Amino acid sequence: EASSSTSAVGNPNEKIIEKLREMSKLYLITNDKGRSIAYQKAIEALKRCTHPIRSYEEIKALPYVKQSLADKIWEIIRTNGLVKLSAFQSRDDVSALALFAGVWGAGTETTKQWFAQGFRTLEDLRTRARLTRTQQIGLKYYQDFNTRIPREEVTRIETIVKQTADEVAPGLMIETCGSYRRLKPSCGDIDMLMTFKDGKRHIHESILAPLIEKLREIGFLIHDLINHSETSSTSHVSEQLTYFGVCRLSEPGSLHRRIDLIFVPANEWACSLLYFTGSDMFNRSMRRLARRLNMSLSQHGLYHGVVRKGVEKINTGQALNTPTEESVFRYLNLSYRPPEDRDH
Ligand code: DCP
Ligand code: MG
Ligand code: MN
Repeated sequence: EASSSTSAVGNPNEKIIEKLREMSKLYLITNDKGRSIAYQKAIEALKRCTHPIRSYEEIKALPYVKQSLADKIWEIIRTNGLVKLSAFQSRDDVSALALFAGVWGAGTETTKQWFAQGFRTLEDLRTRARLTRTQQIGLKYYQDFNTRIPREEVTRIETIVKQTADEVAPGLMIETCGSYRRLKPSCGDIDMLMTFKDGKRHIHESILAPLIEKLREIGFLIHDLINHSETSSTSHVSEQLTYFGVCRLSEPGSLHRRIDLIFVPANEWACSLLYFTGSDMFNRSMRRLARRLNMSLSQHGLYHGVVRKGVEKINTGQALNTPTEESVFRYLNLSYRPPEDRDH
């Protein structure tokens, strides 16, 4: 299995990882990003550990694991449990927030509000909450959106989008990124990045609109969630256009799937590819590394000669020429890592 190096299944520390993963998820749901990330890092360190951890010294030797987290891992090893996790799970706000977090389009502010308004179940949301159109769709397809997409299904979805693009917008270069490109056996959604092969033509609504229209016409796209191309005339922040939608294969029994279509200018291709391939943890550490080198990395490009005062940029620097992902790694003095090695 391609992702065996990063999968917890069959990992000698699987039991520990499972508990830490649950902690990380619950911290995210309760809007404690810092702690959630700390647990993520410990999970990645444990995944790369090939022997079962048995002593406190071995825990302390793990990278990224600080005292309080080391104590928790030690507690799991000694007692097979974690008091903090059980306490978390028995809080009724946490279980409601965890349930509500599965509604696509609902952030932590929204889920907190719903809880404060007395809602506890999806039925409460359906009948009593004031929902945005996006949240209504997120709720309607709650089960589908929270069901992982087998890799083969993503491949079939990719084929449909590529074939349709060939008809209405020939010359597009299309790459499915995210967990799919990292060779995961299943994906949460489909992330497809597009640009023009020749690199000359400008990205514009006139390309995205006919493709989306055609995909709708053939019954593949079922709903639009957010379509930034609709509002892009008022926003000059970027030439990138993002479309969030819901798609479904025509075979009976197919589930509704979340699909992201992202159009980028050709000169942003490599940095976008890098960004949308992730993982988000990997992106975070790449950006941190760039900062240490007085550079700045985003989905739009890699800039050098950046001057910062604290977190504020005094000089945004100059864009480097980044024709490939490899070139970005080189500028950062890193050896290249293929997508399947980018989970941390
Ligand atoms: N991304 C990021 N930071 C975020 C969200 C996304 O860096 N806050 C980047 C990295 C992700 C990529 O975008 O890998 C795609 O986002 P997804 O949420 O679709 O994540 P994945 O495709 O990695 O996982 P999943 O299988 O859950 O879709
Ligand atoms: Mg994804
Ligand atoms: Mn996505």
